[in-house]
Amino acid sequence: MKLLSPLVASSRVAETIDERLMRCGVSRRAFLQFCSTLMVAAPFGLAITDKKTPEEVAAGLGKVIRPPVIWLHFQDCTGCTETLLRPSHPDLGDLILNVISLEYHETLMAGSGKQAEEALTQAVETYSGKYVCVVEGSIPTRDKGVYMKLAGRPAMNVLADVGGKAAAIIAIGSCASWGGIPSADPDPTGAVGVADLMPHKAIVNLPGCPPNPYTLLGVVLQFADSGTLPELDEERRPKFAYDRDIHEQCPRRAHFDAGRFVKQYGDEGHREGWCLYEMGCKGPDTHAGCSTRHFNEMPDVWPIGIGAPCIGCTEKKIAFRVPMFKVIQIHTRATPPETYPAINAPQGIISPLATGLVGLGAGALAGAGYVASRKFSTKQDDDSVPGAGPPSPPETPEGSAGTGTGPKASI
Ligand code: FSX
Ligand code: SF4
Ligand code: F3S
Repeated sequence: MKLLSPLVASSRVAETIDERLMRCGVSRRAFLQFCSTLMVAAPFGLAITDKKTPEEVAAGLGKVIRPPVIWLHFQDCTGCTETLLRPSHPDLGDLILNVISLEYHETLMAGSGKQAEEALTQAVETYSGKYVCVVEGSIPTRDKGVYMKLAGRPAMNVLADVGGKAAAIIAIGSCASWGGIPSADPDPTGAVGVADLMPHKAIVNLPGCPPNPYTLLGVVLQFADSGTLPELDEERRPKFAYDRDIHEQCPRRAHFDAGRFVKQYGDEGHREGWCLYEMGCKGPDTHAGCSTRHFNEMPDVWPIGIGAPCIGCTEKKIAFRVPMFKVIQIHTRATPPETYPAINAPQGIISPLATGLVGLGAGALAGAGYVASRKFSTKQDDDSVPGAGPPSPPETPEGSAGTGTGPKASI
């Protein structure tokens, strides 16, 4: 969707990404690596990477004028900034700061006090209507916003001013998207997200605590290239990064389907890498790309990869709202047994071949019977615990008794 004009060259942003990288001695290999990582983060739905090779992505991005970015910090832990600047290779962090033109960022800039205030004023004036405003952290609204001030002004006034003059706003992290941790009960500061205060502005939400940094870079670079923002869902999240849920592509999914659940931290199942559903994993209700796009470009660096359940940090109604260890109902899609072929043959004449296979099938039936017994509600508002019912000792396919509250065996 075409929203705004592409960024135009001004006296201070006339440098293309290629020119900048050459000037700073960044190798082509490093840039190609960056482009490949961007492609992994956004295989579909992002114009700058769609159906392209890394070389084509690099050639296209090289001609883009470095987008001016003004980064505001409100109520946050700075995790969003950390995730951007903590790739596994230090060169990559350096490269990221060369690809975008970070004009103002309180945590990273050398100046402070008056100097910093002047830098912000100058950046807003110079790039008025052309810059991307990245907001990290939630905005306190209670008691006229007195709980957070910058240079004597409430955060919400600073946002209205700086965000109002931006070409587009990117709310990075769950705090800026919808309040996040600061808005958790009892929410002492009346913390809200950017879109709550500026509903009519072009805003992209990138929830996550923190989110994947390549999602941010993808959105900023597409905007710099063509003046467009990627397609968004109803929560203003780019579909290319939030269209699937964690459970769909989780490496532990086979254990879920087979009924092998971790019952407590450190037990045999935990050490074996079994499913964390009974530990309160919110993966089945959480839209994010973590299960295929890990952090720091390192395999398995993401919550479930290190043995912790997903807390649903990208979901407004889950993270910091639903208790961390509460087992959720599965109601997003058909799960086994619905997705498995019928295990009972229709009544009729049984062929000799089928008769011969009965013995072979008996063992399989026992296993399938276990799976078929696991029923999940498909009602959206039904939050009853799956598998609850007459108390019967839950069993794993291996026959070991479990103690959790998740899907139960009843062979
Ligand atoms: Fe922290 Fe960002 Fe969480 Fe919030 O990420 S990682 S508390 S979403 O604003 O810095
Ligand atoms: Fe993975 Fe969680 Fe789903 Fe288990 S419940 S398969 S750990 S996302
Ligand atoms: Fe957040 Fe869950 Fe990913 S907690 S980081 S959405 S695995």
